[in-house]
Amino acid sequence: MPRKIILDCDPGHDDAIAILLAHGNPEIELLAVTTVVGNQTLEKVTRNALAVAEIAGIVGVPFAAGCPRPLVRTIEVAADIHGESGMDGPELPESTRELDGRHAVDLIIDTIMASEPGEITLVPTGGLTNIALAVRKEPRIVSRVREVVLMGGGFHVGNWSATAEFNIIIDPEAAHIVFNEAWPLTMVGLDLTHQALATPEVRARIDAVGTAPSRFVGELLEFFASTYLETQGFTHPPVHDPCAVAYVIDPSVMTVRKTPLDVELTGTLTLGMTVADFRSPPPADCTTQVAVDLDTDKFWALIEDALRRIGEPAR
Ligand SMILES: [Ca+2]
Repeated sequence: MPRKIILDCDPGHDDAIAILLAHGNPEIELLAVTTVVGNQTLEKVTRNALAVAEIAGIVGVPFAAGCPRPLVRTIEVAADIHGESGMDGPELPESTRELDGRHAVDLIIDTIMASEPGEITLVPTGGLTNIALAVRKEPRIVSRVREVVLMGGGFHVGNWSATAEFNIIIDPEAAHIVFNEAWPLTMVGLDLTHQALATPEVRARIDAVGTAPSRFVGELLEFFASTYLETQGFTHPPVHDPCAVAYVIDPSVMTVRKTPLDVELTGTLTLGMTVADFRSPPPADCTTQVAVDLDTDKFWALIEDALRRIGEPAR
């Protein structure tokens, strides 16, 4: 039985690859793609999500737009990493696909409530605004989802500040809500995703697939590599978001450690820091864990395999 997921994202170069991995892997059934402001404005990331659907030939999956700004803060987009479009590099097709008429928050709630308890995994790869609002609007979703596997945070490093990661710091209040609910939550943070580096060998493997979607990924990675080198000094860019999808496909792709987690809301230097408490064995009721070590060969093999399966889609 494939794992049913809702992907809540802000495409975003690595979000696009996460969508392709979810679509191309037979162990995943993509029930919905929802968008949230983050890497770029809501309008831009939503257009980008539809462009990915166009490139990959995704049909029959509802796409819905969500929140145009964080719960409390004003948005700070990541144009220096993702460019003006939010997905600079490849030429993006205009999509004729229609968005689902519902707000993303309602699509998330409806999809979870219409499914069996324990059936759906939430995979957020952007800020947590939509997920936090969905929880507040319909608290019963907490006990109905199987688990939350999110890309965000880190237990040792930040990227948007010394201690905070982008997805968390853009809407720390939303992250606080999501991290403090009683659902099983896996934080696939920077400690893990900084191991998912698109090296020249990796990019050559992707290029060798030789299809329009693989060329699209190649062009995304080319742009991503240039901005990560310029702005953050990375020799090879870390491809964050598909790591969360990969964990849902095959948990053996990474090691995890159970630990209490919380989000800092009042720090002057540490706003948006995800705080893991490793001091002693986790309490019996601990529902949170962090991703630690990535099996990079297995991870990139999943990406390559998904692109091969997608092949050359008919639009
Ligand atoms: Ca993202």
